[in-house]
Amino acid sequence: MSEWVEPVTDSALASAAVDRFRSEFGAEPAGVWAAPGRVNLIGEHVDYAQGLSLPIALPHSTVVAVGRRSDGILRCRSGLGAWTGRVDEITPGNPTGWAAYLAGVVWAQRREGLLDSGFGGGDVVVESSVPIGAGLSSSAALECALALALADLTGAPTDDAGRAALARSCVRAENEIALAPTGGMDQAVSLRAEAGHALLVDSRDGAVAPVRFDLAGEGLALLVIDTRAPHQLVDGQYAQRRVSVEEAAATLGASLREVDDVSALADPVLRRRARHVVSEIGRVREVLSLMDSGRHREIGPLLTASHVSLRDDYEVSCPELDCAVDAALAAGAYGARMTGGGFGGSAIALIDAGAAEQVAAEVLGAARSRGLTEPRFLTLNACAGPARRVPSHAERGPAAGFA
Ligand code: GAF
Repeated sequence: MSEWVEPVTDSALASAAVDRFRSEFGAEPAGVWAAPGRVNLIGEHVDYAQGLSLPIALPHSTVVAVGRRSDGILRCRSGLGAWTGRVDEITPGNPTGWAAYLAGVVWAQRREGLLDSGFGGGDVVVESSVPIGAGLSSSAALECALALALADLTGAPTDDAGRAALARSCVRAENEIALAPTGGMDQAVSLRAEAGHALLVDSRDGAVAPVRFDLAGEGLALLVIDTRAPHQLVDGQYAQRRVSVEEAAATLGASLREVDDVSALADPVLRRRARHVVSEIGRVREVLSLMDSGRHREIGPLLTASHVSLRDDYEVSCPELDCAVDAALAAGAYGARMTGGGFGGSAIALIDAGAAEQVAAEVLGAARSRGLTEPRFLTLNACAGPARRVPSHAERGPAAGFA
């Protein structure tokens, strides 16, 4: 039997967060905010190279229940533990682990002037249905939920320009406090997605554009395969890829976004890394053009080509991801690829709606027969929406959720 990770409604996650907030802190939170995880349809490892990517918000999200303080203390609680510290003492590397993504947002918003430098601190409780360490942006969801909460509580703008500024602060939190040298795709989609659409993210200027993708209407679904192979972006491999891309651009004298021929790169490894970035940006353009003409099934081979490029040229795949992709294709998927940072984490497969159980069973069987960790699965039938405030029971009327 395949194991499935089901999304949890905002109101159910909020109820759990509010209950925990009351028992941890003996008070009511000022509110609850939710932000989605993501899968990236295509455009992988190009966001730090001024490239194009096409992520989709998941129905799986992270909520934060947040209360105000006035003594300069930040208290964070989640299923992963507890952290308490002074806002003034948040620095690169302090705290570490999951709390760095929350504390980092406070630090970055103060630096960016989004939060007053006299910000009095806060209490935060986290609940989440985004699998952790699965390459589905659990850390960006955490950052973005708190970023929106702080903006709402302090009256900072939360229109699209405001959300773009919040996304930038979340990237700083991740780069400078959590010390993960990631690009900005995950925060962009978590804060700026539109329901029913993938989000075209242009990392050259930070512009985004929704791209209609009615999976169910097309008779399609995305099967997300969490290989459960551990995935870490704070280890050296991700950073090394980023350095390679910067080196290639410096050698060619142009951003890889502007280049279509990488043959001038003498070093074969650097050439392969650059070839991935350049070819991947080209594949995003092809996918956009197919989607624009309603030929959604035909994007399958481009997804698979992306995987091959990530596996062979960029070398960020692993046996579990390759096995998942091969098995999904053998089971009839239109296309499949690793999604996110790689080195473990998740793959996606574009399949017919209704085929999820059968494809998942074959992927599971392939992992078992190769002695690999058993994957678990999520299905995506519709592209979800962006970070939002979760209305309380009183605000939504008697039939509804939390508090
Ligand atoms: C991770 C990073 F956080 C993103 O910025 C992006 O680089 C991705 O890996 C690879 O496309 O999710």
